[in-house]
Amino acid sequence: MSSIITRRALVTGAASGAGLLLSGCDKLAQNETFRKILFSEDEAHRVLQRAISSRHSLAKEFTAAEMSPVFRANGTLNPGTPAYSAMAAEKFANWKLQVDGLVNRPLALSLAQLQQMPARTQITRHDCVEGWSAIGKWHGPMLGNILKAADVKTSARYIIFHCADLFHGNAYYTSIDMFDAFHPQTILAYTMNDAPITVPHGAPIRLRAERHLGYKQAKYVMRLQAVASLDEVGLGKGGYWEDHVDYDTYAGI
Ligand SMILES: Nc1nc2c(c(=O)[nH]1)N[C@H]1C(S)=C(S)[C@@H](COP(=O)(O)O)O[C@H]1N2
Ligand SMILES: [Mo]
Repeated sequence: MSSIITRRALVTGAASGAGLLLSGCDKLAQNETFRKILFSEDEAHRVLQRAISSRHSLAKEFTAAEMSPVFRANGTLNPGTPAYSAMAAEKFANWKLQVDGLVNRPLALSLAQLQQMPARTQITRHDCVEGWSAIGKWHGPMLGNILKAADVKTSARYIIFHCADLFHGNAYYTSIDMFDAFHPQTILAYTMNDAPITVPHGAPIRLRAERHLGYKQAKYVMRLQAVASLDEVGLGKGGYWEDHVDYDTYAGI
C-alpha cells in the first residue's frame, strides 16, 4: 500500500495524529521516538543497551514452502465472554484497540484503521514451551508505528497487552520492553496464513513478537498500556504465565 493511500485513509479516518502512522516500516530504528527512548542520557540505561544489543537481531524468517500444514491452537480457544462473543458476531466491526497509559495521545483504533496502516508480512516459527512448534505467516502493522502515533512517553519502559480472555479465572496479559516493542518483527497481526485470524488463533488481532516464545504471543489483544514498571499490572511479573507459573519474562529465542 502506498503511503499516499495510507495518508488519505488515515486522515479521513478518526485516528487523531494519524500522520504519525506514516513512517516507513523497517526504517523505524532511525525514528525520533525510538532514539529518544533507546539513547537517553542516562548512563545506567546505556549500559543496559550494550548488554542486550544482540536482541536487535532478527528472528529467522522462512519461505512459503516451509509453512506448517497444521498450526495448532493452544491456551484459550475462544474467550467466550458475552462482550467478546457479541464483537465476534459483528466480525469485530465495533471492536477498538485502546492505546493508553504513558502516551501523550491515547488512541482507540478500529480494525479498519489498523488495516490501513503500512503492514509487515513475516513467516516465522512459533515455539511453545509445552513442546511443539509451527511455522506460520503473519501480517499486520508494526507495533512501533502504533506507539509513535500514540506519542509514547520516554518514561515508558514496557508495553502491556491486555487480552479479552480469562485463563483459569485470571485475565490473560503479557508484556514486552521498549526494545522489543520497536523491534521490526513485532507486529499486531490481523491475518494468519493470508486469512483473517480465526477465533482460536486470537481474532481480531494478536501480537507477534518473534524473538519470544509462544506464551508471549498474546491473542485477543484489546488494550495496549505503556507503563514505567511491571509492578503496576497483575502480580507484577509481566504476564499471566510469569505471575502464575515460573516462566521468565525474557526467555528470548
Ligand atoms: N490471550 C491469550 N493469548 C495467548 C494464550 C492464551 O491462552 N490467551 N496462550 C499462549 C500460548 S501458551 C501459546 S503457545 C500461543 C498459542 O497460539 P495459537 O493458539 O495461535 O497456537 O498463544 C499464546 N497467547
Ligand atoms: Mo505456549
